[in-house]
Amino acid sequence: MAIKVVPSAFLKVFFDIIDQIIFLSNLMSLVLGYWGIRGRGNSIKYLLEYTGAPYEVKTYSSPEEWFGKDKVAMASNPYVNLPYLKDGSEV
Ligand SMILES: N[C@@H](CCC(=O)N[C@@H](CS)C(=O)NCC(=O)O)C(=O)O
Repeated sequence: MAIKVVPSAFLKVFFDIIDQIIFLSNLMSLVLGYWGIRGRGNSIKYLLEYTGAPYEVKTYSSPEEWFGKDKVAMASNPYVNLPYLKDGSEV
């Protein structure tokens, strides 16, 4: 059986691409969570816009959605509140 040798230049390009994907997926994972009002969330939105950081907004429209679901799911941070900023798995 012939053993094929993968050129190290190919492996370097391959792992560089993987690094880029991980880096970009971390950038994409910023989530600002807040009620559907400006309130305390808007100044954070201004900062995110100013820095150019890619982010998504998670808007809560019912107390059940926040208190009954997501707050419980994010309980690894005992201080989690609205607004929150989620970066990957960190809140
Ligand atoms: N100490 C927090 C208080 C945040 C707070 O009171 N958030 C309100 C909206 S402005 C809320 O509804 N929090 C949801 C919760 O208590 O889980 C802060 O200043 O950021």
